Amino acid sequence: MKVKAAVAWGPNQPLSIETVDLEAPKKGEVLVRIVASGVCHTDAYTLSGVDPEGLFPVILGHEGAGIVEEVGEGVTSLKKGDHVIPLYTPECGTCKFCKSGKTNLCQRIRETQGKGLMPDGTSRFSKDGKPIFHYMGTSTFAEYTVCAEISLAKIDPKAPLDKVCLLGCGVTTGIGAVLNTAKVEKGANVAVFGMGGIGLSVIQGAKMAGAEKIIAIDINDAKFEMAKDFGATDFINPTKINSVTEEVIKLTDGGADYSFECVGSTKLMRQALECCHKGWGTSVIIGVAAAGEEISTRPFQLVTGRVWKGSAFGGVKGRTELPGYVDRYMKGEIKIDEMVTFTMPVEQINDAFKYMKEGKSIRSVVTF
Ligand code: NAD
Ligand code: AHE
Ligand code: ZN
Ligand code: ZN
Repeated sequence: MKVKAAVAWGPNQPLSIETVDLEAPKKGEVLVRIVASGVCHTDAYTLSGVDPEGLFPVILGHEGAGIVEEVGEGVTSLKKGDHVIPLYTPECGTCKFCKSGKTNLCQRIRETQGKGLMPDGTSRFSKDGKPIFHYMGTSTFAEYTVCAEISLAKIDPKAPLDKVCLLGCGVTTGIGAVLNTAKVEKGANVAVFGMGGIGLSVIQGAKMAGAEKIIAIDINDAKFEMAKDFGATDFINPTKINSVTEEVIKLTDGGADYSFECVGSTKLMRQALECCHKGWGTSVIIGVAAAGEEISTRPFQLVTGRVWKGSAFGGVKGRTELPGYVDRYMKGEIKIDEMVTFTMPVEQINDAFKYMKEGKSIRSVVTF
């Protein structure tokens, strides 16, 4: 079929709205009509050309929501009309990772997904006979996409897709990092670096966990108003002080119990670790840093009890746990609407990237 999609032909080029060819879903695959998709910083990261797995031409997008249009052979858990959120972290339930109970990082299709291909090693998208790569197993910047059955979470059909699409990445990543990865407890002191969609969701998660002091850190003062609304109690703009690390230690009587890096800067990752409390402080890396970058600290920081961790998709197992996040949003327990700064037709998707870079949006949502 012919579908409208925003194609990234090469690194750092504006996305181009094209009519591309999409093949029918094969065995174990599902055709989804994408209704809406958020634009996450990771899309900009890959578009910039610094992602070691970045391939072009590609249809980016991994924060979408849509409706099942057709199922391929052997698909049993989904049917036409089901409302779904595509998962860049699938859940097969049977691989070593899924069975371990220790991680959400299902590896069933990770290899082909990282190569921009469907599990059979081919692409469903093409233009003039030339293949276009998939992205993160989701490619939500297209009005129709094909995903593996294991990469789709079935959700409440009453949920507004132009809002719950943010549960496909940003909101879930932040809340999950707090509740699943760090396991923040009531009364804890938390420091959060970066107040984009991820950092604000960490703030929201910290509030849900009953954290006492929630320190929001950003170089853009404009982000603090929403951080406060989401539960932040203290604010640091690193451009206005000498040392963020010292400031956090001062505010928390010795260091944060938990810190979260939500920017993707290795310099901030070090600060986030070193502002943690001696003996137990845990720092969670969420931000994605470019190919070739490395983190460093004195090993003494770890010897003296600080813990360095990382989190992908908030440690959330998408097929079993994401529908519950949607339900919590529907009950008013998770805020999403406030994070949608702009909703725009996909034709304006390059503006969404511009607003993100300029710090003018938390999330832009494109619709089809
Ligand atoms: P965003 O661009 O919306 O927000 C980034 C924020 O960081 C902005 O508010 C910006 O002002 C702030 N910032 C920039 N430099 C700073 C500095 N030196 N000190 C303090 N704040 C600074 O991005 P986002 O969509 O929230 O994503 C954040 C990061 O998380 C990205 O690296 C993204 O790739 C990554 N990410 C990771 C996962 C995961 O599963 N691990 C999921 C989603 C996003
Ligand atoms: N291809 C990138 C990987 C970047 C990365 O870490 N991605 C996160 C999700 S970011 C969503 O906004 C993730 O889930 N990682 C686990 C995985 O298996 O990719 C790179 O830098 O190589
Ligand atoms: Zn993302
Ligand atoms: Zn698995």
